[in-house]
Amino acid sequence: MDNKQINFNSAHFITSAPDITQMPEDSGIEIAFAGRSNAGKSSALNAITQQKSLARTSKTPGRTQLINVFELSEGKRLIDLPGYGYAKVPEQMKLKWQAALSEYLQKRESLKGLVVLMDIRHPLKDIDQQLLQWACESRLPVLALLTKCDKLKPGARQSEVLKVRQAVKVYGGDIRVEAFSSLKFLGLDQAKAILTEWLLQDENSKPDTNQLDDIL
Ligand SMILES: Nc1nc2c(ncn2[C@@H]2O[C@H](COP(=O)(O)OP(=O)(O)O)[C@@H](O)[C@H]2O)c(=O)[nH]1
Ligand SMILES: [Mg+2]
Repeated sequence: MDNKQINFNSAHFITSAPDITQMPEDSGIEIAFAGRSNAGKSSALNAITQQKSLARTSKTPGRTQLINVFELSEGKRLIDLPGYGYAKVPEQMKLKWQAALSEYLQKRESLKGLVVLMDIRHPLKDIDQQLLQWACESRLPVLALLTKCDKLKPGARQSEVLKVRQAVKVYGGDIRVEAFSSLKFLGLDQAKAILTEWLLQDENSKPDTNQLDDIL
């Protein structure tokens, strides 16, 4: 695997879309970052692209309600998806952006890989599990990043990674699990290597999509 072929630093903001109709043309390869609000999606995007404020990070959960599109080069994009599962927002708002998220995941042809971010201290919540199951059923490869791993000592960190690797076997899909810290830049090389693999694949391989409406 050769990381040099993808220049993650070249990521630049394209648009914030409320739904897929307002996204760039659905061609090329897209990798989406999904996870509960506050899981560390925006921070991970910033760490991977080595840009301090490419994706806005926030200490207030539930603020990233739009589909944020970043381009690495023509036809290669990284997507910061709306966070899911945050309870303290009005129901109406929650329904609206979760519909946008579900539609994106089901309909976007250029989606070739899903990064699922989960806080290493409480991974595999119901909604995370449902997303992992759906991705596997849709034959979409997944990179599960166990975020904020700087919060655990190396031993506990490793045992959590092994536990999650074991647990996700039940889905029978292509799920890779790595510890990650945006703060300490841990797990960055592994994450970039996997993203590179996805970004350089044949653009015509398309996963199947299943109904996700009942999940999110
Ligand atoms: N200790 C630690 N905190 C982090 C890390 N990544 C994110 N955070 C913090 O977690 C909060 C949510 O991060 P953010 O990236 O905005 O999450 P998002 O809602 O998933 O986009 C912020 O206060 C971040 O500073 C990490 O690797 N280590
Ligand atoms: Mg965010």
